[in-house]
This record gives sequence, structure tokens and C-alpha cells, in this order.
Amino acid sequence: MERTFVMVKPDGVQRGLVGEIIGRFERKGLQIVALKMMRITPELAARHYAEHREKPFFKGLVEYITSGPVVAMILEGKDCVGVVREMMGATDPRKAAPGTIRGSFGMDIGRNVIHGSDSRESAAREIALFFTESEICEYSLNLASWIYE
Ligand code: DAT
Ligand code: MG
Repeated sequence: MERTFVMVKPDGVQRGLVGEIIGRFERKGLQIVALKMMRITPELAARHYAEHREKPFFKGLVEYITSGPVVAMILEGKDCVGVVREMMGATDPRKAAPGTIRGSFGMDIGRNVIHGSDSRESAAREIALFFTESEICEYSLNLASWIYE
């Protein structure tokens, strides 16, 4: 099983989309193994988005992601990283496919509601950045045989 890091961004929290978004992942069959609400510091934002440090949108991105609480989680499932990226849709919500999370709920690239790791390597890095080992719950889903063959 694979794990990925997902975060409902401050706009998603303010707009009351937390339940809708988590519900979509639950109904898909992904397992929540860690979940918390938190405020991201500018330092954590800079580490999380280190790959974008030189981009013109970096300052605005850090302001946005630190502007209110986020809901951070670790999801687990078969091909979880790719499955979540597909469910999120394209980075620009106006270009994201209808029915995806960004395609359903967003308009601007700087208010795109959700973050999800883009690779297994990013997932491992971001999970370590946001969660301690003791915050991760190992448990088996009794439903597993109804989700996977
Ligand atoms: P994603 O969040 O789909 O992985 P990314 O890693 O390329 O996208 O960028 C991280 C975030 O930065 C993205 O969710 C929104 C913001 N962003 C990306 N490209 C942008 C741009 N051209 N203008 C403004 N914000 C941008
Ligand atoms: Mg990214």
C-alpha cells in the first residue's frame, strides 16, 4: 500500500469544504491514517514549497497557505499518490476536469482548495515534514475485501 500527503488549504477550510473533500476520499476507498487541523508557519510553508522558492508566485503562495488553518492528512491505498492527484484535478481549477475537487470547487490557481503530493518521493518528504510517527495510526480496514479484490 502507498501513502500520500493531502491538505485542505485555508480557502477550503473557510468555505466549509473539509467534510466534502474528506468524504470523497473515504467514499473512494482510501484510508485516513493521520488527520489534524493546524496553522502553517512561514518557515514550514517555505520548506513545504521549497521547489517553488524562486518562482514569482512564491510570496503570494506562502501568504495564502499561512492565512488560516489547514486540515492535513495522510491517506493510504493502492496507487494512492496518483489516485489522489487524479481526484484533485489540474493545478489551475479553471482547467481542472469537471467533477475533480479543483474542477468542482475552485476558480483561481492561487485559491485551488487542496494540496496533494506529486510523487512517492514528495509524499515521503511531506509526510515527514507535517507528521510525527506517533501521529500516524496503523490499523486495518475491515472493509478492505469490499474495496480490493
Ligand atoms: P500542485 O499544487 O498541483 O502540485 P505546483 O506544485 O506546481 O502545483 O504548485 C504549487 C502551488 O503553487 C499550486 O497549488 C498553486 C501555486 N501555483 C503554481 N503555479 C502557479 C502560477 N503559475 N501562478 C500562481 N500560483 C501558482
Ligand atoms: Mg506540487
